[in-house]
Amino acid sequence: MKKAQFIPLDFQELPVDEMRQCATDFYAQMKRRRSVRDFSDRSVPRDIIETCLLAAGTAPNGANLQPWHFVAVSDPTIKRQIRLAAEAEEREFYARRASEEWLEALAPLGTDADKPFLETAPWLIAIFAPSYGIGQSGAKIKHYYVQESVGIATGILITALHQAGLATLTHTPSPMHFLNEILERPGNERPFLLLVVGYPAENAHVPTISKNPLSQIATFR
Ligand code: IYR
Repeated sequence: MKKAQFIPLDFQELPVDEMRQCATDFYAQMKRRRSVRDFSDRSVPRDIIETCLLAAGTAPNGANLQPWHFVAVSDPTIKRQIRLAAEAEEREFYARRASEEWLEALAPLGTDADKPFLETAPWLIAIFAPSYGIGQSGAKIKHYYVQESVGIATGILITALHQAGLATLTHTPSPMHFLNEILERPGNERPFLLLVVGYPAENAHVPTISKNPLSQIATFR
């Protein structure tokens, strides 16, 4: 069994006023994040995507086994394959699979089965959640809290991309098995979601929706 080893924590305490200002500024910045569906085809340098992925990889996670894999796609041929496969699933979803209740919940977003942004945007990041890892000897390594871990990493990735000045869309065509085939990922990796990344189109519009107030999302005891 590997023994725990410790190093001093690298912690920077802020004076309370500065802390308050940081929290306020961060909220103001995050409030401006919107799920974007109108993307520009302008390119985004790969190193920026890499740095945001490194930020995502800092996420707290189960036993530090880091149960995630990110496939960053800029190849137009692969993006086209993903678009075609996603639209096929989405057509089924909107025409048959989705319940009336689900379609009603989606109505304010104005979404449909057409996903041109999957080709227009310069980057698609497919996020996979491996239910187990493979050790050096080829043995399976059990992963813990996979959904929680990959969810937190994805949140950090979206935040990193947003604060770098990029627009994103969390896209969840359902089911997403086609991502394993197109991106050649093994069967133990569950596709978690597809993040669309780039600049918004010049005349990008977003639906008029709002976020719930603090009194609704939190309780203090
Ligand atoms: N995957 C479909 C439907 C969809 C579902 C939810 I929940 C959303 O928040 C948005 C869309 C689509 O991408 O259109």
